[in-house]
Amino acid sequence: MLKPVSRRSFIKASAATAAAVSLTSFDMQSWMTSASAEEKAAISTIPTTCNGCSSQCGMIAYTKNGRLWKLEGHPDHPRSRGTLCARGHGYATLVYSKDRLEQPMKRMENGEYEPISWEQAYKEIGAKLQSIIKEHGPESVALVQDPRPTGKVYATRFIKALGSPNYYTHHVACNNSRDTGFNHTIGGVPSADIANSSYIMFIGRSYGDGIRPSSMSALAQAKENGAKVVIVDPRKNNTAPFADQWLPIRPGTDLALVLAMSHVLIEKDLYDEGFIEDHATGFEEFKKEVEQYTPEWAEEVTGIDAQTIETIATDMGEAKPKAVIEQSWRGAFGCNYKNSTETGRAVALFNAMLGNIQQEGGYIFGASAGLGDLDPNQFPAPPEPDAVKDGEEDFPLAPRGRGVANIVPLRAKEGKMKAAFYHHSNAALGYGNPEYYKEALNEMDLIVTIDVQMSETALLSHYVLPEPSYMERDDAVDGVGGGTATVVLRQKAVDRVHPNTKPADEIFTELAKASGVGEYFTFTLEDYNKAAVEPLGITMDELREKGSIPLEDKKADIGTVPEFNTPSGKVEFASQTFEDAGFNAVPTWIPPLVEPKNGSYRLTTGKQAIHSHTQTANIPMLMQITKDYDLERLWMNRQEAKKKGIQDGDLVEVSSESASSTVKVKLTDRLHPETVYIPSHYGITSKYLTTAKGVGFSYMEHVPFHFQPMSGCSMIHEVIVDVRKVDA
Ligand SMILES: Nc1nc2c(c(=O)[nH]1)N[C@H]1C(S)=C(S)[C@@H](COP(=O)(O)OP(=O)(O)OC[C@H]3O[C@@H](n4cnc5c(=O)[nH]c(N)nc54)[C@H](O)[C@@H]3O)O[C@H]1N2
Ligand SMILES: Nc1nc2c(c(=O)[nH]1)N[C@H]1C(S)=C(S)[C@@H](COP(=O)(O)OP(=O)(O)OC[C@H]3O[C@@H](n4cnc5c(=O)[nH]c(N)nc54)[C@H](O)[C@@H]3O)O[C@H]1N2
Ligand code: SF4
Ligand SMILES: [Mo]
Repeated sequence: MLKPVSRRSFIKASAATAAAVSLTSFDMQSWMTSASAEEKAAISTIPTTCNGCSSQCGMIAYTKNGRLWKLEGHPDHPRSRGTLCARGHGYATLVYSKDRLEQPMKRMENGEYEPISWEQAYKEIGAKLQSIIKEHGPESVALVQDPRPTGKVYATRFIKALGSPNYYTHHVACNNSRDTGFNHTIGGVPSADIANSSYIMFIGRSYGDGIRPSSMSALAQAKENGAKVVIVDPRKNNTAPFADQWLPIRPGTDLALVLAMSHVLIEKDLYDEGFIEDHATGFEEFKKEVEQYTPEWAEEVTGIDAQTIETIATDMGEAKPKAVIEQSWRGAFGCNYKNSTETGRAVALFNAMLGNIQQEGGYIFGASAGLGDLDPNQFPAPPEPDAVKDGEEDFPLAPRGRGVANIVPLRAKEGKMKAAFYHHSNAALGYGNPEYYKEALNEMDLIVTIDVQMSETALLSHYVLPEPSYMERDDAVDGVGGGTATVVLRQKAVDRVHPNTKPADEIFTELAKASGVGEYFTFTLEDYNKAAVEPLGITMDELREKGSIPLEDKKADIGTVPEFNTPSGKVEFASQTFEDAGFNAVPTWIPPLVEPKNGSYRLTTGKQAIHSHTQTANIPMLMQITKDYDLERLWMNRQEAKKKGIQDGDLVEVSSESASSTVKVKLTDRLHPETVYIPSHYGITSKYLTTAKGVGFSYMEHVPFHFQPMSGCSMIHEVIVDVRKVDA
């Protein structure tokens, strides 16, 4: 067993190990010095994938002397198309971070973390888990993650093997609300064919901030073709340079805008009647409902004038089917508002009225890769658990596979959830109110976090198990759906800097064995990968060589309207499923949950191009950009600030019912006066994340722990704050 060391020496040791191998942390000087020394070394090229965000772009890693040298976007990967974003370059330096986890850690009685051996970790976790299951049943155990390639395979199998249905994903704070709306309406979430569209509306989706390289190139292509681009956002976001028009909408009211635009399409007979006749149900009910939602009514609600609403709807109707409201991700109808799911439904239906589904320039359901799976005769699969996933009865409309992850802390407080695994997830800072998470997770008997650094969630855990970074390991083969489905592989580019870290496939396999369910884990990652590529007629050798392989025989069928994955097989303008769950069959105006009063503001948030969620804040190279440009500031409308005697750069206190934070302010004309806006990546509190800690504030501290009625999502923008200047 390893000798226990204090945290201080743990950090020191980690720095020393990293220094022995290469850099202690990323600093430009030493990077350049070692770079020039290595100039003449041979270069190796490894095609792999980025893990800087959920896009997981393909990339080519170049190494020299076993060290990362340079990165490029993979030309054949549908999300990179030859380009990586700034995060893609910066996040790779995680390999050399001095704040990485290096060995399994256990929380001791005094609350401090001390290193333990893997054997001890597996043994203790396995024993504890078995006793919890024996006493409280397998339903008292949950597993939460961002489903990335290896995790999707191993973690889902692991929780099932334990007999628990309680598998959850991070989408509870991302786009579950949108997907709930889309799934029950058009049977899934297609992607807008931006490059070929002639009229594009973005509602709370900013390609220039929430970056995916191929989306940016598609937009550039559309502009080159002469497309009209409208952005609807309370904030003039960084897609604005591409836009012809910015509609500064009152936050939380996009539903009214889309309902009124639908009203105009119907009133002016500009919808695709043939499509509705052949492929939709419930249109008459919907038509009746939207009669009341006139542009004049919507002007009152949204602050966008009626004439503009009418003109845009008319122009889109005339441009159909090459007109589209982009499907968005998280902004307006992601997990932000009480009405987000309903907005999602309205957006899906507006596109259906344009008849753009599976049409060039419209909404395209992509082809899927169709990966193979392990042969259950050779490698027995765990049976489906008997119980229903916790939360499914409360939120029957929510996406089944993903579940409602915030059920875990809720049930923990009720004394029903006893153990949880967090893999590749910083739920405690990102999914819901951090104070609530802390109290709830402290009630549980066993929390295990698998991460690469000591996140806020790791700090609420009994055991913290370290993975090597994505540059240092192989992952499971993955399929990326789209116009042309693509099979992709993340593979090791450099040797492990910290030899005592273990990849998730090994961790879950060993945890399963220690928990008495090892019979479902008799395969290796390579066995899985071989099975995954087998039906594609591709070998692992080929995939290792190429990294990303487009499957030319798996292309989206453009021009043919599919059968929709809904109960009727059609687009459901009226949904029995919604009615059965206690909601209106057709989309109906729902106001946001809270409204700012004069002098108070709605707190909104969004992505910044150089950071991902909470995971990149500790990357010195990326955080330096934040510091150089003061990117952590709170945005405030200039006129509003004037009323309060606040000047640009002043320190302000932002207070809500839940918390109070202090931050510098950025005054701007690019923001609706009723909102203040904070970039979403800051407010790290873990003292182990030495670069990130203390910069900016965590908006989640202000978000009450609550559930959106339709999808169970976090309703992140349903927060009112006061802002006042902090006296010098
Ligand atoms: N740089 C970067 N890129 C990323 C990520 C990242 O972390 N960093 N993460 C990826 C992931 S997982 C996601 S989900 C996507 C998210 O990408 P987006 O969907 O673009 O999400 P956000 O940046 O959260 O919000 C987009 C815009 O919505 C606006 N908005 C806020 N409230 C409203 C409203 O009521 N109505 C309207 N119309 N607009 C509103 C905000 O001002 C913001 O400009 O980004 C992906 N790409
Ligand atoms: N505060 C805040 N909350 C947010 C958001 C935000 O931007 N800020 N964004 C929202 C959105 S759109 C989404 S999709 C979710 C995202 O929520 P999460 O998926 O939880 O994303 P992160 O907050 O970045 O946390 C990811 C965690 O995974 C760890 N990690 C990184 N690489 C690896 C790896 O290779 N293996 C393992 N085991 N762990 C790894 C990181 O160190 C980090 O602790 O959060 C939502 N909530
Ligand atoms: S969008 Fe950027 S961070 Fe995300 S996977 Fe692609 S290159 Fe990496
Ligand atoms: Mo997300």
